[in-house]
Amino acid sequence: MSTATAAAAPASAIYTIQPVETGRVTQATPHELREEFDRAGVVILPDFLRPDALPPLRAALAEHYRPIADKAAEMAHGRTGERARFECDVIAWDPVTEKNAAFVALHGHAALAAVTEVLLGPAFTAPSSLVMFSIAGGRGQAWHQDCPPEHVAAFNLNRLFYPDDVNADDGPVVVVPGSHRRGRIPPGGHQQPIDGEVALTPRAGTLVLLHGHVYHRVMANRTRRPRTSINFRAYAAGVPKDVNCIGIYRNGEIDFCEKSRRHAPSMAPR
Ligand SMILES: O=C(O)CCC(=O)C(=O)O
Repeated sequence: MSTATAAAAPASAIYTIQPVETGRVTQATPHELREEFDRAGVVILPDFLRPDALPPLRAALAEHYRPIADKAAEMAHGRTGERARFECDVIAWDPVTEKNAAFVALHGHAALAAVTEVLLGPAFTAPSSLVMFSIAGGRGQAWHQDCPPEHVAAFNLNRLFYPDDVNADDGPVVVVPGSHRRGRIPPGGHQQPIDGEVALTPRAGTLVLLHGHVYHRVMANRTRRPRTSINFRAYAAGVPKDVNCIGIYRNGEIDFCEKSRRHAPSMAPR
């Protein structure tokens, strides 16, 4: 497990952010950034990555996706189609655990650690990575919360990088600002609009910091290429990574850890 140890942001640091509702670029101190996150559950930092940071990431993503492109739908839905009803046409990849150099470098980005500390405090952990390929022509990702909202302090922080511009056809990421304080997402359609939602189309190099209890979805990818986000989920000290075992959807829950629990030594038949 890797724990971020980079220096904290000085109180004098200034962040360029886009408040989610207006998108109007503004400057924020660490304290203001934290207030904005507490209020909305989402903070957008445009141009967080310099343009020259992007080509190595794009190359690694293309290399990973090329050999799996033909079996994308099967991979997204599970071998027996067991996940199809959740309408998440995505393929996940953890390049940091695989020690992919481009992603290991990004994961260790000092400014990323500093802004994370502003939101989660010191000694947060960021044990792995989650690249999400929304498959070409797929339905994106249904409305969900990354973990059960009943335990208010037990949440993941999504640190989402976009290696390419996300345009309307690629699948905007849609969020409901403030919904991290509203409890469980109400039942309803997977892509049915929710009052107060905002559709985001981040430009390449943007960092979106998203509280795991915020209601969010990714719209359909209507293009012929995968749409990609790079997520380095982080956890405040004392919050285990397995808060993300149970994902909350409008028509049920998915246990993402079921298989690993079944194979864990403590679960072996006696
Ligand atoms: O790909 C995105 O824009 C959002 C990813 C997402 O929904 C998630 O990581 O839970």
